[in-house]
Amino acid sequence: MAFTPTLFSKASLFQTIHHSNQRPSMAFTPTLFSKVSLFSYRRTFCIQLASAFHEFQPNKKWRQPVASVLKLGGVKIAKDEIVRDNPTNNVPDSIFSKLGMQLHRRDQHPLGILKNAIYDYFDTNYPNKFDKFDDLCPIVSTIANFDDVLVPADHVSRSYIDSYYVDSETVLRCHTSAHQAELLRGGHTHFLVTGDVYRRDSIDSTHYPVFHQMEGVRVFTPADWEASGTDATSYAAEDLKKCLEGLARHLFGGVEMRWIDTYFPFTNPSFELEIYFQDDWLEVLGCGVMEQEILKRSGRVDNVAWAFGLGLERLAMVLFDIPDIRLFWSNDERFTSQFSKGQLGIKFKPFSKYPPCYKDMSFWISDSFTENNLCEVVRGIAGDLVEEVKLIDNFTNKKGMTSHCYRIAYRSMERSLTDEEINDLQWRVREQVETKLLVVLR
Ligand code: FA5
Ligand code: MG
Repeated sequence: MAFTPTLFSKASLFQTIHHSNQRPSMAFTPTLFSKVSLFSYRRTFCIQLASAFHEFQPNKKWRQPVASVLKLGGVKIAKDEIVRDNPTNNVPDSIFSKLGMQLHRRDQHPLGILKNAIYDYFDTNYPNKFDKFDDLCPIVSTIANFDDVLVPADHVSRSYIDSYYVDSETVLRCHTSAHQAELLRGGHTHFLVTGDVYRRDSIDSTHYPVFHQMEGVRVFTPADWEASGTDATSYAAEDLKKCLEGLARHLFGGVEMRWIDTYFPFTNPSFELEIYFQDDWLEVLGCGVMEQEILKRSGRVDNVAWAFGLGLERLAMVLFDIPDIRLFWSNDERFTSQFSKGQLGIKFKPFSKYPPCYKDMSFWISDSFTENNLCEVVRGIAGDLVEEVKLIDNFTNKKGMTSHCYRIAYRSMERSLTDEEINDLQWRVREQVETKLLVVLR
């Protein structure tokens, strides 16, 4: 497995399989609900979320309590159906508040503009070929999210540390690949799926717990590759790279990019595309030739297929020069007014030059400590005022106790923060880190 880690391309969910026996730190008990009720419950949500539309509330601040009911296209979803005080549920208020926002369906939003530009590329190069889906329900079964795409039982992405569980059999999808098998079974052979995806992840300018992906799948029949003189897999891999390089040229014109060999449970061979951005290589997509087993299970034994998953925020950051991933969620007119429908060439002009404020925090960790849990606590308190959480010191003493020092950068994209406000945030972070993560502050 050739994997070149860069500053931005951290080993993400699907690159590394951890074979350790490490289990989720959060207590895990089987659900009390029967399968039947779970399925009907999931289906209800899908209908409701299909017409989801959250209105932006310009003055809504992170400190305000989250509404207890989501009104989506006139249908109500109670918060306590998604955020539950139950060990099989780890969805916080901050994530619930993003459900149904569907930034990718707003034509004036950078993500909507990008989605439409990608649609244009496929419509031009493959007229009437690709079926498009952009409002499939983000609440999916663990079967769809993991099993159907061959994610092994012990894969780290299944853990409560990395994914958001509504209950033990239902997650907020962590990738749009969750829809691959279902659409193949439905007879689709060329499709694009755009949607919001959810992951417990680190905090910095290119990672956010809710982001957007576009999945692409193309199925070939023997007639496609037989005339080419190459084998089916090489044919599909070559076609995939040509398609994505063409897309990159369509979006960016000239841009420095490179292919990296990688690993995904659902493709072989697997690749990532990186683009040079802000003085470093930024991973923008994962892709590969679909594992034969997935095609076989959908009744397509004689076919091969390629698949890709684009990170829409990452591409939009490069395309529009957007320096921080939090900006996509900004309601500030100084952000939103800079973009208009169909306009690809716009470069974002930053309006905030407010300096970051750094706070360090050192503690002795416990066995169950994970950085993702720490980030979840910090986000729960500081919301989008936290810009980065970074491990700056790490040592183990003679008694075998391990100390971590994290530097938290607080910065608003929209206004200056007062010392009082930051101190208050930092105190609450310290308090919750100690009580929730069972660490001992130093
Ligand atoms: C996947 O999610 C695979 N499902 C992609 C795929 C599809 C591979 C089909 C093969 C076939 P990965 O975890 O690397 O892979 O995420 C894909 C892209 O999402 C990344 O390249 C990156 O651009 C983006 N991404 C990942 N994590 C985050 C995050 N926390 N914030 C913003 N973007 C992210
Ligand atoms: Mg990746």
